[in-house]
Amino acid sequence: TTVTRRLDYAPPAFWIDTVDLTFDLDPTKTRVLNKMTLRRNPDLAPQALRLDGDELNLARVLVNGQGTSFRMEGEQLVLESLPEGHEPFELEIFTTCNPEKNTKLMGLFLSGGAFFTQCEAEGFRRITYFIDRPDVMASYTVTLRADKAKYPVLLSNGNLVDEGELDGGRHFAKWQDPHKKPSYLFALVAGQLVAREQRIVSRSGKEHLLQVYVRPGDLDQTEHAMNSLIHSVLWDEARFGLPLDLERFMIVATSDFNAGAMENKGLNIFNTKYVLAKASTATDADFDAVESVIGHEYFHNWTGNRVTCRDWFQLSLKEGLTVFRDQEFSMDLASTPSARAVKRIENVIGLRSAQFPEDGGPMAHPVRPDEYLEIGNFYTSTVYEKGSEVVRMYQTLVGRDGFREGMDLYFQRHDGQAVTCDDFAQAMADANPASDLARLLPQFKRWYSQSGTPVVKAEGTYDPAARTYTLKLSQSCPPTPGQPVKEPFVIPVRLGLVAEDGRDLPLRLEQGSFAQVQGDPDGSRTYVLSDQQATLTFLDVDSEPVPSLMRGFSAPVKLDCNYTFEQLMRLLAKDSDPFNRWEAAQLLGLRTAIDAMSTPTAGETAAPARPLSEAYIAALRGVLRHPELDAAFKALVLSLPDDDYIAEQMSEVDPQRIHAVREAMKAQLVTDLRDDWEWAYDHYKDTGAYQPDPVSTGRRSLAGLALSALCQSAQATNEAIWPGKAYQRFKDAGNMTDRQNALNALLESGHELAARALERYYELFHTEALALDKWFALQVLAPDRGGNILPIVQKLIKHPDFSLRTPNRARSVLSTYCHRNLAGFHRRDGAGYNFWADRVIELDKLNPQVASRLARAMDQWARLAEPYRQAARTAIERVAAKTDLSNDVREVITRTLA
Ligand code: B3K
Ligand code: ZN
Repeated sequence: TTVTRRLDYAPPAFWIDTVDLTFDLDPTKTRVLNKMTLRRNPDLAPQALRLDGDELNLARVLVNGQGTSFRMEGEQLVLESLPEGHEPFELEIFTTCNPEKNTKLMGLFLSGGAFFTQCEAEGFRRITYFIDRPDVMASYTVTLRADKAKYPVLLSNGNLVDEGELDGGRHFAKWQDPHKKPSYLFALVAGQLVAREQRIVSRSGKEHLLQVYVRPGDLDQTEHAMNSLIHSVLWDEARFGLPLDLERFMIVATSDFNAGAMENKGLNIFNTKYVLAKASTATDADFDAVESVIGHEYFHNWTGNRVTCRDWFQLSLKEGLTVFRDQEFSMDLASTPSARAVKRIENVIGLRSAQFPEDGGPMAHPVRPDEYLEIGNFYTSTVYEKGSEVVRMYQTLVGRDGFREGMDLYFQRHDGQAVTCDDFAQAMADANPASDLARLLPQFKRWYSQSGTPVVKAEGTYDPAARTYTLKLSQSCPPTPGQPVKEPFVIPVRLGLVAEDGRDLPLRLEQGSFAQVQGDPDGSRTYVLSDQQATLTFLDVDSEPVPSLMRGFSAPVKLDCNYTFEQLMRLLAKDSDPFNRWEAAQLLGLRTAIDAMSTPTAGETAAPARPLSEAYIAALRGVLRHPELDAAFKALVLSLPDDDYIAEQMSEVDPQRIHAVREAMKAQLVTDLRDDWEWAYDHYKDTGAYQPDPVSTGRRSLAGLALSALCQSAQATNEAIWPGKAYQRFKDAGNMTDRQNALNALLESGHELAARALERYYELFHTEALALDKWFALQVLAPDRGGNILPIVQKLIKHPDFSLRTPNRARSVLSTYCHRNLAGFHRRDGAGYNFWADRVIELDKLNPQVASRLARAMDQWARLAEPYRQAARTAIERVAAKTDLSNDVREVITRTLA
């Protein structure tokens, strides 16, 4: 258990050319025969061969068919006496493992009586001894043998080359992967499964078989996944010229999975949550998530599999790029500009709620980390979502066509290789030699090495006599663990100047220039801020403008602009950039919350009665009733910043106070707009036969928000009509989105009908795992009323349907409570923290990856006000005192206390 450092990278001492695996699958004792051809790395001096292993039972080792001496160093198998010279030799290793005992869900494990694997990042070593690192790429042949009745379907990567019967009711299947791959992309599946199948012909005229495998009975929930897969194949060909390189592409769903899904070559394994979708049990958000995760894993086939990572520090090379690609995919499918903007806003909300706090907390790390104890801890929103923003900035700097050329060059140079983030950056710059990117490349790459969220400060002055507008921009970045001082970043600032009537004013600079990029919308230009500060003087400005900055969220930074209330109101009402219209509403909401927080009140959970200004309420009414704006966009603007985002703005966090203030804001919003909410509900509530398209999704989302508001305002006035209507809608709903929104409206308003609805929900859905997860989560997510959530959580974990062993179920209660209910979790008595400590310790024994995610719920403890801070510290120290923690949890806890 030692720290691995990026700068210690050394190439492997041996290459593995071929791997021939034979599995005799058995739940308690699976036999694995691994025959490899290896050769010494000719570039290095002769060394011992070290093979990684983890919880394996070793039975036999043969070199070129002969017994050989070997020793164990920890979990590594070390062979010293190997043939000299550079000729290939054969190594045969026979081991067994116990899938039934594998509660970590890494390596070979059982789920619902079927076998599955998860190898990324370091799970292959739990299947056989291997040089388990991504720069060792080999050709795989895999033979699976198992009982035919129990495991009729036998799958692995690539093409099925043979199958047949064996004695004793057993059978076999032999698979060959035509592509070389690193071990983390290996997969096998065996069990009782059925498939939805579709043959497609790609642009090049090649035929492919697409399959989505699920448990019998779930086939009716695979249509959306299949459609998403087909769209993914077509999109990657159309947008990036990247075809499907396999005859057969399989997706298999399992209900026990640590992650969302896994891009194993030709055999993606998915959490059921991101495959199964039918109107009666999946929400619009679920349908969207299926589409984007199917896209994401499919796009990995090129960005990750054809070109992979040299080492795990380069993880964002494939993850940041592939998140960028899946976000672009969803935006392209959304088709209208407004629907694209909605997707963009949703992605930014995600980034701000997870990545910004991460970057400001004890686990802050660069997009390309420098060290880790457990690589599993670095599948983070920094590597994924901030990594995706970094890729997006390349596109912003070189334009959409330039980006495509960079991608082409990247594949031309590196297809079949294991490379680094530098290789990607270099391809982008070399394909666009005249760009700002090429000019500033070494500086641009600070996005990979410096952690922390930069702040861009902006100050504008208008000179009516000279008709000039001067904008001073400066950048800074707060210190983060191990990085006290930062150098300036390259920050693309997409901007416009908004006149009083909403028009974009002409953008003529006195000196200096904008980036020469294609793709800026009319009225917007991109200024590349690379110095610590810059002054832009705009000429021929007829009237005092409001600067609209970081349009479309052009860089992952925090903007600090001293807007007046009136300026924000102008942006909210009129900015041509929909992102910044929404942003203006968020800023107004945040400001209100922060002002209210500093207004003295009686008692810490009391809040000013009417914190929102009349003008702001009127502006929100204007948006809600707007004849042209899309419902989805309206719903986003009408949603107040959540507790966590408000907390993120505070230097000292008082969770109960934040919650009280936000509840007061919400109460005013529902009361003051009561008639408008009623209009909106009536106007948007009917969406006809269920379709998960952006327009109907937006309508349902706004109708749901309206129903919640109406129930809450009814609760305040003790009026029974709206809760009754919500209950009726809950009962009659033709889809899960409307049903869940109605249930949620009752839960949020705290109406007694919520209990009846929950009972009924349970009766309807207790046999459907994914719908039951929601039943657990919704109860935990309800607003805390006088500390009532923790007792609910304690009751739920005793429920017969609750299980710590199924990650989805464990997360539906534990992560929802500790990560998503600020006021429910952060109690003055510290009972939430105690609960957290107990569950982290308990879960760590079963599944360290899931436990260490839960451990992250305390990331922000040092910013808490008293008495929270001390109570949090005590709970964290209690976990730290355990001597038998996994590396996963140990690393998180150590950093948290550092
Ligand atoms: N590459 C996988 C991540 C697996 C997580 C391992 N701890 C899923 C994805 O990003 O596509
Ligand atoms: Zn990924």
